[in-house]
Amino acid sequence: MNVLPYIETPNDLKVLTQPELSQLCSELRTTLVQTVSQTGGHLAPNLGVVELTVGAYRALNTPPDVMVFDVGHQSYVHKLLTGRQKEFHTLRTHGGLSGFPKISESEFDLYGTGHASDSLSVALGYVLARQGIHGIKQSSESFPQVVAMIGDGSLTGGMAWEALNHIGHTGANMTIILNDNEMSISENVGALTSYLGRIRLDRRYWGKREFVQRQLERRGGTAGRHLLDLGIRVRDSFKHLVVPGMVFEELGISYVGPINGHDIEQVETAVRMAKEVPEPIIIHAVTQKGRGYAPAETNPTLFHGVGAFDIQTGAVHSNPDAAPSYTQVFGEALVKEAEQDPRIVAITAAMPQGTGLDLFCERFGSQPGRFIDVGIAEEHAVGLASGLALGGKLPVVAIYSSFLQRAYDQIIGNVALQDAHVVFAIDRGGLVGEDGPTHHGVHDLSYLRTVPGMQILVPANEVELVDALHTALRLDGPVAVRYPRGSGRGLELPEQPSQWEYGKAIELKRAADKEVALLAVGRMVAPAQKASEILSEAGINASVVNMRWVKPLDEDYLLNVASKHKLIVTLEENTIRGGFGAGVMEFLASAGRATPVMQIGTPDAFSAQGTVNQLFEELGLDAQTIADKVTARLKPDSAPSSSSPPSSSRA
Ligand SMILES: Cc1ncc(C[n+]2csc(CCOP(=O)(O)OP(=O)(O)O)c2C)c(N)n1
Ligand SMILES: [Mg+2]
Repeated sequence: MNVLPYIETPNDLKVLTQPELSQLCSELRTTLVQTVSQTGGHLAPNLGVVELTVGAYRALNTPPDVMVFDVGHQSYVHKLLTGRQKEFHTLRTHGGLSGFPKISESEFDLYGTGHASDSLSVALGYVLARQGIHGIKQSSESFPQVVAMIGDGSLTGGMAWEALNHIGHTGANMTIILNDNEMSISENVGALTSYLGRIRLDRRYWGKREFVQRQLERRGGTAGRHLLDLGIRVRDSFKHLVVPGMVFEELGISYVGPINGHDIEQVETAVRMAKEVPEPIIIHAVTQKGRGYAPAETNPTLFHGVGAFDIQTGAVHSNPDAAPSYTQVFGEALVKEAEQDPRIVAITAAMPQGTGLDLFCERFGSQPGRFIDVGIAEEHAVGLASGLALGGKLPVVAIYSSFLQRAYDQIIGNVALQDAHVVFAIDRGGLVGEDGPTHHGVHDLSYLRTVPGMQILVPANEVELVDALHTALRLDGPVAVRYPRGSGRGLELPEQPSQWEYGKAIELKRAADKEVALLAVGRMVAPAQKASEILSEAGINASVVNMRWVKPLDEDYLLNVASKHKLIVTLEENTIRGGFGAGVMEFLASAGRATPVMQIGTPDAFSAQGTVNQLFEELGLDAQTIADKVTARLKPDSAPSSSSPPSSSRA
């Protein structure tokens, strides 16, 4: 008989026997593998936290106790234990369960996540809100427990350390589970990683840990003054004996561990104990990423976030006809550029594979200082790039659009204000698909456009990406090259890249009677071209322009277009607020031109998850809807009445 179907809330875990618990874990793993083999998703991180999640929930009373997941990519087990088994097959699909915790999805999802290193801040906020600044030193019997689960990769992020600093200061009654699998998406990096590695490796500590744990267990369970004493005594008396975790201890956070994160009993005991000690505790749990599914154990990086795959072989389904991705084209192009220019330094924030910089690492990794992985530390990556640039290097910082949001202050203050020549390679610009609203890169054109001196190049295909990168490396000051997730258009790449003319748009089609001009950037150029064909069948002549530069805009050309067309349509895979279209409107208004502008882009709302095609249709970014919107505007009587979905356009 299966156990999992009987688990409706985490409290149901408490009645299970040891054999039932192991069976449950194996059922959870089977469900994870089967579902993710169909939907794609974060498999290896979830396989690694099966016992950790079950053990923690056995020690908690949920609700009111709660768990906050860092990134939230490891929350599938939590979803399966909190009443979502029936919908689990819809994971990451349009209208289905999110691949991350989401407040609107379940009362058990305390917080909607997706970006790394924020769980400790959120958990502390929650603790202070619930317990009050003055209540936190009291027994946890009367206060619901908040447990934050954070990975060793996410602990490399600055925000996590800002929170630790504050948590130690407040002495808040909360528990942190450090899920240490020695991996970020790829191998984890940095001095902290070496530190955790030393703790893990030195077996002497494991024995001491058991001693400490026994002590705590024996005394735990008694509320009030005893516990308070215990909390203080534990820290003081064992400080010099229990060397592991001293970094945390010195910050005022009691350290327990390392424990075996695949031993439910150990996890449960540690969390229960932490619950009873009214001060911040960090439990260092060692786990194996991908545990229990051989292909994921062997290649946890591939199975970190994986597409649909064959369960037997572990082979990821791929379309043999698919063109190389923008990421790959960028990675190869940068290697070629760096062969020519030894000043080029490539920087990633824990995403060498995701950004294509793994190719750069393979080629130049042996040359000191040419490839730098800073960990999940986007702010530091950009600050570092600024110093490198001013010191004579030519840094290329490759970061996904949504994660670069973290580094906005550094872009302004450290790079632009210093006029440092830093090239931002912004991958995942636009809609990313199944990862949903936390990962859609639809704000960068807006947030970059307001930065003085920033130059923004938006290639429309992979050939243009190679040329845009080539151009960006030859400019001065801050430059961003922004391109989407996924395959290019299958174009043949030139032997030699060419340099774009500075700030110049490319006219792809000039309509004879100049009714409407479709001004597009990036991936929207293709649907703009197709829309112009649909429009011409409906008797509407549309000019089509690949604007290429969002900043500086080709102002001369815009003046020309405005004087010769009845309607201008701007098309971008970015929010209509403050992006490319807004820039066109601002310019035309300030130049005194009254030509109406219709903006097409993502709406001023968070867009859902789904395939990129589904989202394009839903948001009205596909060629047919673009054509329908233009027709409705120019020939209101002939337009189909039901053609316009929730509109992101306005004049
Ligand atoms: C700000 C930010 N940068 C990058 C990422 C991409 N990312 C998602 S998970 C992950 C690695 C997390 O490693 P860890 O916390 O150790 O969790 P594990 O997957 O090993 O369980 C990264 C880099 C992100 N989600 N947020
Ligand atoms: Mg990890």
